[in-house]
Amino acid sequence: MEISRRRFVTLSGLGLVGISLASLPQSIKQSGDNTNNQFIQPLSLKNESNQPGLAEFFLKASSSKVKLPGKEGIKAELMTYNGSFPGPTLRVKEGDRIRIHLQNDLDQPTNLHLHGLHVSPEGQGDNPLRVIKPGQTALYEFSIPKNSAGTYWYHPHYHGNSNAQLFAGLAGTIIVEGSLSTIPELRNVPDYLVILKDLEVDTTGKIPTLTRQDWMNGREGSLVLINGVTKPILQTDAKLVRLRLSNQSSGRYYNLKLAGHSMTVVATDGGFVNTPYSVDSLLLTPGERYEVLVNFKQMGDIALINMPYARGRTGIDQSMNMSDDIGDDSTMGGSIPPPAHQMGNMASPDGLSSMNNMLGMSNVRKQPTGEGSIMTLRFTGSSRTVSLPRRINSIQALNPKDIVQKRTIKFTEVMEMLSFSFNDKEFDRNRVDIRSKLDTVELWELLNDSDMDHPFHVHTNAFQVYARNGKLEPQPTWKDVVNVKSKETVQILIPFADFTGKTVFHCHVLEHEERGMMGVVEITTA
Ligand SMILES: [Cu+2]
Repeated sequence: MEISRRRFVTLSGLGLVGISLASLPQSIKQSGDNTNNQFIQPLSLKNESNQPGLAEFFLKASSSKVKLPGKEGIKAELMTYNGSFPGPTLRVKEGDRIRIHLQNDLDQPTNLHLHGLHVSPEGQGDNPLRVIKPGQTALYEFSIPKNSAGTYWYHPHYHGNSNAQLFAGLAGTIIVEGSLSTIPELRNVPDYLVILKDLEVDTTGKIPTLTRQDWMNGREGSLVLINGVTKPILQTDAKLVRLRLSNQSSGRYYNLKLAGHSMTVVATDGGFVNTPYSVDSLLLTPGERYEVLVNFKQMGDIALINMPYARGRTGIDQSMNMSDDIGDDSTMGGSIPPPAHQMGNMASPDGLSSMNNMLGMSNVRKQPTGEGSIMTLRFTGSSRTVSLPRRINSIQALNPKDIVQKRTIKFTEVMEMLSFSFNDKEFDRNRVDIRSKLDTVELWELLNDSDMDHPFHVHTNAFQVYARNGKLEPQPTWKDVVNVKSKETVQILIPFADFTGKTVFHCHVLEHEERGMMGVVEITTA
């Protein structure tokens, strides 16, 4: 299937039935080739249900050729939902019953993860262990929880291919509208979805094989795209705008700053914060979302800048011993060993040296890519005074006194083995790592003993960050991803509510997840 940018910009207009035009950015109403790097948003997927309270969507995962603006003449060979990159946006309401029909037209298994949504991890819910084989169509059915208005996303979670499928383009956004969406100060503020997703394609449009360095660091594509466009220009005449920032990259961190302007955070992963707060920069690790307000000081352009951030990348942020860490021959660049628990004899010293030969690679990256200005905000209106909201939500802080269980999860890695793990155990879907009781609160101490940052993600139940290196967080917010820096300790409080069953927690650098940095938590009734 081949859908060019021209085709899906046109489709965008058609898919937006039911969304008020006032909430649309100017650019999405226009169509045509995006040669001038115009900011566009992915199409909103049509709700095929006419039953009140029920939303029904059809998603088809397939290999697709997509024309990327700024890559003249090259059609990227991606994997997409409904032929669209980024994937179409699902717009739903709190309390809605949702049905998603996922058709797998790929030549490999896949499944669907509803990142951040508090829904059952079993059956037809957000079941990370489900397998949808090539040619199969699967039904996902769940309800959108109350008080969950915010920005979420969906992507494959099939262990074995999750990193490759996400990197190749399989991801889309879920926007939940709810009672808090009508806060007077926010109601008339135009909001724009800003999906940060990088890519790497060669001159023929193919995604190159992962290098050993990609597996170590988490893959970063040198093409930094926002909603599928390089350095887009978002033009607006609104003095106050809301950006829904969503990092849908499989390995890239974004350390964002707006030239000459601060940003006001109004929502985190799990919805609105109690008290909006101003920041000069914002780190978005893979999987994280922040909604921010930008109050333009005057007419003109503001650059959104991706600043350097050292997260311990081998070869880039820390020096490496080429022969030990990466290998300097290029006989079989790109191939990687199976996870250590499947390796058997290969884990012996002899096996290791032959593995290192096998792993040699020629193109080692020594400089970061994708830094500098990645987008322009262009304010064409006139200055008016705009009031920012003060208190907008009433999240109750979880009380450490209610903790029934305290656990330590140590982040561990053996870099030369490309082995990433929690408490020295690589992922095994048949092992339960943590057994938790429904209707209890636990404190998890995340202790990063490794040399890299890792973004820690928990499925099913959002958490509150309690303390970082012993320093208490200023206000309770709902998060489902938290970055844990190298040698840092982060304490999180997790309530196990509403759902029993097996679910997972993992590093959201998906190469690390694939190499073992994932665990199983089973929630049972008391
Ligand atoms: Cu990691």
